[in-house]
Amino acid sequence: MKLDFDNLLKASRPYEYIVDNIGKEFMREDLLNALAANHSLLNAETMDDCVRGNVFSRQELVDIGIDPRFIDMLGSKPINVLPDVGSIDRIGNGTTEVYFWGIPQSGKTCALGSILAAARSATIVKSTKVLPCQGLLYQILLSQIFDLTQEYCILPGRTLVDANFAISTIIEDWERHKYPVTLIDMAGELFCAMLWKETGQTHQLTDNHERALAEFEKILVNQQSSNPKYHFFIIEYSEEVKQYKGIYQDFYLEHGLRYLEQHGVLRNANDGLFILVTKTDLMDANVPAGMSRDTYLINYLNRRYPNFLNLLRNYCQDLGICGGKSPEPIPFGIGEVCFQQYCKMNIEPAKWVIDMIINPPKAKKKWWR
Ligand SMILES: Nc1nc2c(ncn2[C@@H]2O[C@H](COP(=O)(O)OP(=O)(O)OP(=O)(O)O)[C@@H](O)[C@H]2O)c(=O)[nH]1
Ligand SMILES: [Mg+2]
Repeated sequence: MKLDFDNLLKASRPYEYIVDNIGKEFMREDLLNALAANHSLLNAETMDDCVRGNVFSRQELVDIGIDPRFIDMLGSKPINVLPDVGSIDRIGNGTTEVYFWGIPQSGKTCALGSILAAARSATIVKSTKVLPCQGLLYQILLSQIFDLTQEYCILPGRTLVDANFAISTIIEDWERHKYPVTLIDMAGELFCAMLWKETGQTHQLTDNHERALAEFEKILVNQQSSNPKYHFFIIEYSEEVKQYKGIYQDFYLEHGLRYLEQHGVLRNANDGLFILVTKTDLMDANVPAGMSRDTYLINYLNRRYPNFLNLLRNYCQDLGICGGKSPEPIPFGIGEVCFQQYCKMNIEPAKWVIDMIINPPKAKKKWWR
């Protein structure tokens, strides 16, 4: 009998669902095999209940390849919780604004945490100084989560729909050039609001969505600064065809992109348009022997995100941005993620992103073939 992933993954109380259905809908071995293939199939809370309730032993999890340190972390609560209230008033001039766009849970906040950690690690840049800014507390707490003195961390939770944070820094490279950069983290739920607005389903919008849209328009439309703006579109790699509230990710991204274009956001993007594919640690096991990672990634994106990619290609051509060509996707990950909440950090991909932010043409030559 095969494990019915859908019912289990949709269950509001997955542990109870497992206890009620084990030996009926699926066998214990099926679940162990599925966990062996995807260590983040179930979240830490469910896994903790499963170990405590003797659904699996610690040793069985070690035997399927789960790092024992992750198993020891079960039951631990996040020490640092990110602020859930944040509003950006305006972004001052003299900085490069870097936006991360993507649907909920696509990995934007984790990517930002990893990028800030890499910027502090001083192996790629000489120094990074965070300036007094609206997102200072957010930055401090995010840094304490992605603390490179510890190998492992507990990942932050969701960014609330109307919570936006802007972190202003000065990055100095080894040649002593200084790059003032403002990194902006917005909730992915904003993309849902854009979809509903764009498709005329305004009854779906809550007050929080309206506030989030108003803040977007304030920063990027009405009080738009003259700063250069870089936009990272975050696409999540996933084995399943991912949905959010029953709608495919491709659809959100396509309509979010259309909304951004209609508000003039893409027109001055020039060099600063990137596609970052997050969670590519989950991809490696699926790349067929003899195929390059790059080819696999491009095939995957064309299969799962055709509408977004076509629209982006058209905009690049029509608006003459990115030299008229769609940017090539960049694989990204924050390390090895287990039980959805624990991570063994790896900042190598984040270092590439910093290089792209401070030196896009050079970085393109190096990594974009
Ligand atoms: N396997 C893997 N999982 C990741 C990675 N990055 C993030 N995740 C998972 O994705 C979840 C969501 O990541 P976030 O960074 O909070 O997502 P977000 O895009 O900020 O989500 P919202 O704030 O809701 O818009 C995390 O809790 C992890 O479980 C990665 O590199 N690899
Ligand atoms: Mg977030």
